[in-house]
Amino acid sequence: QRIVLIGAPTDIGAGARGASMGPEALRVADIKPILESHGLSVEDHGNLAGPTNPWLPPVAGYRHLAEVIEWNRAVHDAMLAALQAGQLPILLGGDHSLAVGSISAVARHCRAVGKKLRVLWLDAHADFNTSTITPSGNLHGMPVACLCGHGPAELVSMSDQVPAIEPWNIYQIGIRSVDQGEKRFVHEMGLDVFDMRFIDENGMRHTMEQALLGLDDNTHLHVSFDVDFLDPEIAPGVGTLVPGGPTYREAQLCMEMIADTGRLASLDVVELNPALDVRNKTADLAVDLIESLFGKSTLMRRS
Ligand code: DIR
Ligand code: MN
Ligand code: MN
Ligand code: MN
Repeated sequence: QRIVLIGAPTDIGAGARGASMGPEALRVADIKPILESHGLSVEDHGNLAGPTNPWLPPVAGYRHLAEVIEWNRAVHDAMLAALQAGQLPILLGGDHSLAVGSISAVARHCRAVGKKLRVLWLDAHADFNTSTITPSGNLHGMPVACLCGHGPAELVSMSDQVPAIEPWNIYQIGIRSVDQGEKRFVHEMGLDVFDMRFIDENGMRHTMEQALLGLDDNTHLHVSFDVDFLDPEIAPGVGTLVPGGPTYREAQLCMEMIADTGRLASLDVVELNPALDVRNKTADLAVDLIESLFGKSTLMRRS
């Protein structure tokens, strides 16, 4: 299967500038040749274009809403085109607001071809804010709520139906920073959240067994990988550092167990912020983990 890289160089939904350089940092970290070294076929479709970041304060609970919508339309169309061509798209973000366009396209495609969708949301944050409960107005804190039907009309209705996905199709892993109003809303909507305490108490292996339970041949697995999922000690190049994330080994196991399912069909890599990184080490780490996500393992393993 052909992997396609789709760059979306914007920080339009974020609270810090710099995620716009994410796609290039991942290319500099050799994402394409490294995936190719495992026998995968990879085509780089270059970068999408969209509005520049005007860096304005929020209006009615949203910062840069019009620009976020425009970027998401571009992402939606590019992701959908790749999926329709039978390709496996990797969105190189860009901030996490772009997951609205990306997953709206994935959900639309799944309904068109009769596949079940499961989304794994790897993140320090639940990204489940709305305009009334957000402490920041930043749309990168709202994509999951938008996908579940709560948000501005243009984002909520980007897929072929509203909501784009049901809360029970999404499993969140690594969560350790949830705002007060957001916390109530996450519970109300019944999201499946494997937070850091769950991982501490049960281990990454058991966590992933739960998150991957019930996948079958007809499941499209989408991974939305917010790089701030990782512990800041190993991944400093992100805008919002939250201590106490998965270690290098835990993150590797998470990716390897996803790879073992053989169901990965689309991926977002978002929130990488090279302006805050140290000699591109977070991009190198992200690529290292993506290798594992696509099946690189130390030795051949028997199931
Ligand atoms: C915070 C930070 N929950 C907000 N969110 C994110 O502004 O809504 N940081 N997603 O990466
Ligand atoms: Mn996020
Ligand atoms: Mn995050
Ligand atoms: Mn490497």
